Amino acid sequence: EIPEQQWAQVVEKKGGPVVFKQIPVQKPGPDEVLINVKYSGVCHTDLHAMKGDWPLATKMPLVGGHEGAGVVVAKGELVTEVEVGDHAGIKWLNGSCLACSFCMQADEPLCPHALLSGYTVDGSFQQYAIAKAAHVAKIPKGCDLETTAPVLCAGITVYKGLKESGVRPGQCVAIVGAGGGLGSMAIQYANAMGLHAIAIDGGEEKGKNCRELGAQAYVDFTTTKDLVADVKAATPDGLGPHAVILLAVSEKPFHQAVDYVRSRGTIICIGLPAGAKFQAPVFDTVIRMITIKGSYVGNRQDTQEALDFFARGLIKVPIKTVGLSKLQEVYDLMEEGKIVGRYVVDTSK
Ligand code: 8ID
Ligand code: ZN
Repeated sequence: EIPEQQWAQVVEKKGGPVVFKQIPVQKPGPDEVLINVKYSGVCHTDLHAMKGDWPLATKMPLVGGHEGAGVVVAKGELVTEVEVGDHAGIKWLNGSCLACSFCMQADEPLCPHALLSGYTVDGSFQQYAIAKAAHVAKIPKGCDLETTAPVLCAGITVYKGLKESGVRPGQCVAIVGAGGGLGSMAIQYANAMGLHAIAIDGGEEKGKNCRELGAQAYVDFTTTKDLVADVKAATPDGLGPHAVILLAVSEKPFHQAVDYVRSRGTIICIGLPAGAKFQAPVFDTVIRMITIKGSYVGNRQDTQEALDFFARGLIKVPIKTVGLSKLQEVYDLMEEGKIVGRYVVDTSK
């Protein structure tokens, strides 16, 4: 009962818009599965991809999306790790070579042959999507697919970023861009990991969302008179957060983080504003022993751990769900910075 044609949102030229149309359903190769995507989260990365923001070309035409939660409906003859009927997730890492030095050390996001869902291969903004079986996320049967979808990129990425920061329970983390999709998840993972979370974003609605999700403090970058002082004051001893997780889609907060991170603290860069440069004074970086790192999605183990936090009920991020046909409207809101939390699209509508 797998149809020949399906509905998809297709980017036909750089800059978009997405075109809602019928396209053929593909057949999985020997090491691949075909997933009937039920729900897909909409990540700011999908908008960057459509706009051509980054120095890495996408395929074209392109079906975006990399937070796809659904059911395995077909598999290739070499696939043993997943069965038809299993719940599975399409994530950013669609596949990797599994043989290079990075893959061998479970750093598969760094694989030079990595396939990226919704970027170099078609992703989850369609009803049937393909992924390499070795890389699909295994979604526990008890998890609701609609709320699980955003875990598949936003959840994994912020969980990995928090681990990369080296913060320990009881310590303090500043989350920049806390009102957005990754940020909302980051507040909840930080709480679940026993951290103090200081949320930074703009506007009252995002502030309310951050507080409801469990942030201990909210600093509004649009109204504060002294952001650095306010962030430091929000930490229990006034010395600044042990880690800063940068999720914002603008360059300025990347520069500001050095001024309020605690001495010996770690700045984790995750957000990918177009053309941005990181700037930090060498003097402060040296004499305050500051670490600055990038963090890029997560590996297969990070994926299963992030899903396990979710399955245990520790991550409750509210979502807004609309039909897949409404994807362009979601992008328009995202472009204006108006989205609080995460939008999810229902591929049946
Ligand atoms: O693996 C990775 N590194 C990875 C994985 C997934 C996503 C990186 N990303 C990148 C995306 O490509 C995007 O650049 O992370 C970024 C955030 O993705 P998102 O959470 O899906 O975007 P969003 O929902 O639009 O949230 C961004 C938030 O940043 C705030 C906005 O108000 C919004 O809530 N923000 C901005 I723009 N400027 C800010 C500032 N100066 C700010 N918050 C605080 N201070
Ligand atoms: Zn993403």
